[in-house]
Amino acid sequence: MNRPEVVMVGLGYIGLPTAALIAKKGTYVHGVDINPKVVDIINNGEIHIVEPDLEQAVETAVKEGYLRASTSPVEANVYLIVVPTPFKDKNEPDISFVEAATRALIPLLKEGDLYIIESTSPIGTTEKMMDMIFAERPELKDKLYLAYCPERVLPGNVMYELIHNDRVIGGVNEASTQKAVDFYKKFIKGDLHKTNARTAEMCKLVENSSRDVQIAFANELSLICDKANINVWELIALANKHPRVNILQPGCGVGGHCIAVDPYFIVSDYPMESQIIGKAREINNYKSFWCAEKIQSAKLEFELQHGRKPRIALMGLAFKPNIDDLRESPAKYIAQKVLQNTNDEEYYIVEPNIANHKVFKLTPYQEASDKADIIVFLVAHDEFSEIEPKPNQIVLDFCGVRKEEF
Ligand code: SAJ
Repeated sequence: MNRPEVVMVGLGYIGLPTAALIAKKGTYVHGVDINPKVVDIINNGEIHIVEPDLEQAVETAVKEGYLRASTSPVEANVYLIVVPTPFKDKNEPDISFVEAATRALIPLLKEGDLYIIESTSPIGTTEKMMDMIFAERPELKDKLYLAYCPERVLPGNVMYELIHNDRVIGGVNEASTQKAVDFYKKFIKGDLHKTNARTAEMCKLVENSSRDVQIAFANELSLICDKANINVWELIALANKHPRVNILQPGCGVGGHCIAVDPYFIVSDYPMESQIIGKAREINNYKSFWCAEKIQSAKLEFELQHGRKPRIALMGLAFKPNIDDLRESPAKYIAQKVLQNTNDEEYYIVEPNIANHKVFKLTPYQEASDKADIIVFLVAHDEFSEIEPKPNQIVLDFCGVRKEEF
């Protein structure tokens, strides 16, 4: 392969699709991942994650020689950091992967290079990395371009959204912002909005926090409506007829590794100020616990009424409808919690989007819903709307699978 134009550090859910997209435009991309297995898979033109249209894009890019992966970076002109930023205990963000990736690049940097962070990061991370770079390479001061540009793609629709979504781009100075805009312009059709690095960092956190707060509002309504004996789905549909009201849907909590996590980046740095953002996290976490408690109560009530243990179908394990991703899934948390308190009841665990699971024994959804005394909808997968519960079956619908009933 020719000398790469771009080095992509991190070949996960965002890094790999972005690398494939850039390579598709005829730009040489050198992908870096610490996992040698991932590197081998990609160099074979295959992928290690589930995402529509990604495999084809990677296969073509590798076959045409525009994408190559390895466990260490090489010299290029543009460096993108797309590594995870997980949390330490007490919900404190851990930027050690961003730091390690940056350290590995420092010896390779030269005048005129562009360094971009895409990883979700606490406010001030780009400036912190800049200081780290210049502490070791003072001769490059004012001679590098450094920027932050968050991604905002929806898992399951990444290949489309990467190209068509607008992007926010914030450099450490105007020249850096412009240089990064010129880079993204080559492969993104959405509008590119210029700002500074801190605002761009905060923008990513605010987008996901805003959605978390809105879902918390819907979840809070579901708790109130349960006590007030009001159908929350009907209530929300009616309120949304107002031209300026748009309430989201309640569910069994908020999952995934973005919305359920990113608000903590703000709360941990600004605990006194971020009251609503922090409370929304609490409400959305509490909703999962509440669902598990509801199942426990339904179980005990059934036993009292019928003098036998119920058969219970837990419908869905994924973190949202129609995907196979179980990471940070409230449905999985609820299933685990309910199974911890099992007392000879029979459980059917259902997840139509995966073939098998190392902990849960899975049952096909039709069989589970036929046999169960209590059907619990944890995720609104499309298949579940076909289920017609019998009159003697108890239904706990936490995610609106049967909301059309009202
Ligand atoms: N959820 C509800 N009610 C709703 C909508 C969602 O309970 O009305 C739940 C889902 O079931 C799921 C969770 O919220 O458990 C998150 O799902 P999602 O579809 O809202 O979002 P993600 O996590 O798949 O992707 C989000 C997106 N951010 C926003 O919509 C603001 C995506 O654009 C980001 O790129 C992604 O996070 C990310 O990587 O940060």
